Amino acid sequence: MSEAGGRGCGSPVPQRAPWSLVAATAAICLVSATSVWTAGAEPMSREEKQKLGNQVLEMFDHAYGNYMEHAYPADELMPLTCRGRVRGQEPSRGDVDDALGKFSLTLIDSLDTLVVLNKTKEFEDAVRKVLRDVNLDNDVVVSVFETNIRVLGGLLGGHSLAIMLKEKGEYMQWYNDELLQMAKQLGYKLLPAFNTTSGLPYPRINLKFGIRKPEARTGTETDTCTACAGTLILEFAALSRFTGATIFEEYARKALDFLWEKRQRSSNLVGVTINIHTGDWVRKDSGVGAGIDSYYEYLLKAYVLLGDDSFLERFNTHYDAIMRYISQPPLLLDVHIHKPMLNARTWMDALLAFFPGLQVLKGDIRPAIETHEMLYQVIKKHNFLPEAFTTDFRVHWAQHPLRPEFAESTYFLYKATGDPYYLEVGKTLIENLNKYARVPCGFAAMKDVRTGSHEDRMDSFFLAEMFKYLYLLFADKEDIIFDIEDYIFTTEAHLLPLWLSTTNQSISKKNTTSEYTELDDSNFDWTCPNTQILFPNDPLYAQSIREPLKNVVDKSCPRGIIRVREESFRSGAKPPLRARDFMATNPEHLEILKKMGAASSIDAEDGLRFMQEMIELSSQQQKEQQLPPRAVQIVSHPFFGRVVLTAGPAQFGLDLSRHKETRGFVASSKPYNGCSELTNPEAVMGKIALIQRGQCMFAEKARNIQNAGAIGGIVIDDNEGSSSDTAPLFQMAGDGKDTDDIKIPMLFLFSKEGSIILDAIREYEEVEVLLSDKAKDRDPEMENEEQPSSENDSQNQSAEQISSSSQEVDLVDQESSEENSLNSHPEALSPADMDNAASISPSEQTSNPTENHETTNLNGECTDLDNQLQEQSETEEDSNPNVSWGKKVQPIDSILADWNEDIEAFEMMEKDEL
Ligand code: DMJ
Repeated sequence: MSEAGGRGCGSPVPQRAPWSLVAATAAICLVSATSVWTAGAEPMSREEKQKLGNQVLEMFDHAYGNYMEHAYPADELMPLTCRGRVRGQEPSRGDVDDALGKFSLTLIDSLDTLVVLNKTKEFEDAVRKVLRDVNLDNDVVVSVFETNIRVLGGLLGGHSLAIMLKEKGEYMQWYNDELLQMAKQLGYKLLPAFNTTSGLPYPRINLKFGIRKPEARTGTETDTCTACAGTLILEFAALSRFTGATIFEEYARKALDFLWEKRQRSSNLVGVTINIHTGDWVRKDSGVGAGIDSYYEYLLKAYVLLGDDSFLERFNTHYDAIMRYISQPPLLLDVHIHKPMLNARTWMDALLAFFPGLQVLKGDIRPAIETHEMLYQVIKKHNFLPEAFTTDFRVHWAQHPLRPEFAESTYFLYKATGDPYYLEVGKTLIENLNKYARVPCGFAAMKDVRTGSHEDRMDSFFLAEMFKYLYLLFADKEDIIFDIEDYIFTTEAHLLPLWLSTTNQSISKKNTTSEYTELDDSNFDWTCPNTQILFPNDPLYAQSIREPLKNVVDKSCPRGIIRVREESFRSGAKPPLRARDFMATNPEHLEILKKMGAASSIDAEDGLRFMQEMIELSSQQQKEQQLPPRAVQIVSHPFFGRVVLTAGPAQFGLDLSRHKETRGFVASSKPYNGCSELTNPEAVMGKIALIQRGQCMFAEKARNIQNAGAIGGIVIDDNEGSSSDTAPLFQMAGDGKDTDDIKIPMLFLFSKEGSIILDAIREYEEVEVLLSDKAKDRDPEMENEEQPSSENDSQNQSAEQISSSSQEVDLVDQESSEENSLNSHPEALSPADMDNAASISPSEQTSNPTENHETTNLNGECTDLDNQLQEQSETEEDSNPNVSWGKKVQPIDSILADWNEDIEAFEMMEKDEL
């Protein structure tokens, strides 16, 4: 480990050497670790690393090549239907679409990845295309945050590497700062968003009309997320320093200053959402994931890039608070900003996976290793990190849009520790991407990590970030044509040169304040820590931290969402009343309930826990009344199981979660609605019948195709153009009578998903599908016939092109499905059926292969870790002066008011999208 890490560590120095040195030092600390590795996980040979690096290159070619061939100039590729996603031409996906500004988003986001991956020629071509084709003046309302990190960041990253290449003298000799000019043009387009009294930007802006003009169709929003307002400084400051136009850095600083002012003063935490006019916190929950994540990231990185001490000081202040309240290693759990000892959620979101990487940059390696290890175990369980998972590691939100955060942290941890374990982690990520997300026309997001089904979506950040981090993980210095340590990664992994710290510094000087002198030195880690202290000459250091956690996910117990005090229970007193045991008819229970909050702090805490458990229980019960989604996997040539459609289950017929999957060729029934005896029984005999929705009950259709000899049925929605992108998936209800006679499995597909199968029949005649609860591994023999290479893939485009729909499907609560179905279809879930659904027996519920199987894992032993964590929280709580909320006896009214507030916050969070 290099001693260089010790430079500047120690006492704070108000004026320091050039910032580039500080930043470079941080990089040196991290990189030098790789050379000292002597023991632990098996080292990976240079050949193996090169092989994996080449695999990453091939995968990038597959993603980028298909985007350029089938989607460009559209913003994104739709990898299942093999076409471009053009905003307005696809069903709206809500906020997610705000990243799309008709500015060839994926191309811009990929620019600097091309250089990192040593594809200089392609970079040169790509830059020419951007200059020739991209229009930044479209009449589209876009997210200020996304446009900043992806487009402004992409242009600046492209510019940074273009000038680097030009200086080298071979490529980009014609380049004359054109990308920078575009970046400046875009910067000016974003500025009107900052026209608020607070200086916090509006969340959205119309690229052509700004905010105020009537044509703008935006500007009425009152709230924004903290990350949205606090993730501008790197790009805006870089733009100012590259161009000399100070206004950008000034605006970004003003927004950051305002957020800092508004931090909750006793906890030093910030909420998730803030009112841009009043500065009031709209959502008072606080974590390190969705909604806040990159605000923290940018404080630390702004210090590195700009060398402004106030950013480091703010970061350190927040970091202390995070480690005190949010970090419960290996977990990171959201809390309330006013009551930071009170957890605000029972689950964590996937975006927080970046945090271990940030902790590495901060130099706090131990918790980084712990959280990363926990995340890796969740990944091993589901192949990908679900968008959200509970504290006992069950899936909470099942999607995975190919997010790069975990790869990012893996890269930084490898750089910091040199432990080849992290190379193996990277190898697993590569394998899973190829095995489960790769489709003939790119890589498809996972709609549901439990079923393995896909979504017709490949976000631009997949190219901007995932391939960079994976490639760099396996690359040696000589594999990259420039020195990566001269740059800092933005949150979208765009590269900004560290020399900007010494260029056009006028703004930082102007804004220097004395406000921070009140804080003491203990809050002032000036530079990266000494790596000798981080790894006390022990090459097994990282492994020794991971070891106690190796079964944390499989063996965990369900954790309450409140840190609990159990002393009285342990000392023989009656155990507290738990929500799951509560009976409103039990007078003793009512008595206990009344007491909660009135007698002692312990009762008060029991009361809070009880309420939160109630909320949790009721949301879990709601979920348990739903059947999980099923998968329709096309297994015949040329799909070979690569395309997986999420399907709605039926409340009758063969339960695919309890029986082996059903595999067969498909055939359309006649009549297509399946509402009378089939006239083509010979065609459907022994096959899976396709039937159109409508005209009669689902159960009637099932009986008719079963009588004709079908082995299964797929009902396709008759509402043309319907798509799981826009409609919630539901379960097919019975007909109110006994449906035990229906023995075959029945699944439902929306029209756009169904048309993928119908188009396949038109193209290939023989189409075989697999109906199951979870996509099965692809047939390896068939896979081998089709070597994954971009050339092969482009030759095989016909297969991809026949697909014509997207697969976003969600199982929703039965009320909404009832509403949906009852409108036009007699076979839809009726109120009587709702009762049936609610009466699904516990045994059926626990036979669910997804959520409930996981739950069975959780019964039984608590890990030592869990106990330790509890004990640790108890100690924290006891010793923490900020926890008076739980210590003093509060009147029941005030506790109820608090509960209400918490419940409201909780419900709001439940509604939130990432
Ligand atoms: C990226 O666009 C950025 O990393 C952002 O900060 C949040 N996460 C997405 C990818 O998951």
